[in-house]
Amino acid sequence: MRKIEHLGIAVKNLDNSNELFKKLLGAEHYKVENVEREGVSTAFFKIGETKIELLETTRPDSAIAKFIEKRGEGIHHIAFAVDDIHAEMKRMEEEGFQLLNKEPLEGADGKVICFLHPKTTNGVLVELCMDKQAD
Ligand code: CMX
Repeated sequence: MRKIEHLGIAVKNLDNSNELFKKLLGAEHYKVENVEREGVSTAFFKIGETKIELLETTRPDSAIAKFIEKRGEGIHHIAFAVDDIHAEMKRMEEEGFQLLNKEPLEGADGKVICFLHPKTTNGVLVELCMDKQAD
C-alpha cells in the first residue's frame, strides 16, 4: 500500500461541512460527485499528498445513513492507494481479511475500489483504491 489516498468523513449536511472544512483547511473542495450505487454525495479536498472525502447520504438505506444513525458524524473509512488492486485484493483475502466486494467497483474521483469488512480490520473500514486508468 503506497499512502493514505483519502480519509472518508460521514457528514449530515454536505453544504455546511464544505463551509466548515473550507475554514479548517483554508482551501475549497475541488469537486462534488454523486455515487449513485452507494447512495452518497461526496466532496473532495486536497491536502498535501492526500485528500479528505466528505460523504452525505442521498438515501435512507445507504451505508452512510446507517453509520450516522448508529455512530453520528465522523471518520467513516481510510482509503489506501494501491498500484494493482487485483493483486492487493488477492493478498488481502489470503491474509484473512474479508472483502466486501469480490470484483473492484467504480468509486468516486476516478478510482476503482474495494472495501474490507471493519470486523476483520480492528473496527476500521478500509478501502483499497487504484487509479481507473491503471485498470
Ligand atoms: N467503520 C467501522 N465500523 C462500521 C462502519 C464503519 N464505517 N460501518 C458499520 N460499522 C460497524 C457497525 O457499527 C456494526 O458494528 P456492531 O455490530 O458492533 O454494532 C457493524 O459494522 C455492522 O454494521 P451495520 O450498520 O449493521 O451495517 P452493515 O452490516 O449493513 O454494513 C458495512 C456495514 C461496513 C459492511 C457496510 O457499511 C459496507 O458495505 N460498507 C462499504 C461501502 C460503503 O461504506 N459505502 C459508502 C462510501 C462510498 C464512497 O466512499 O464513495
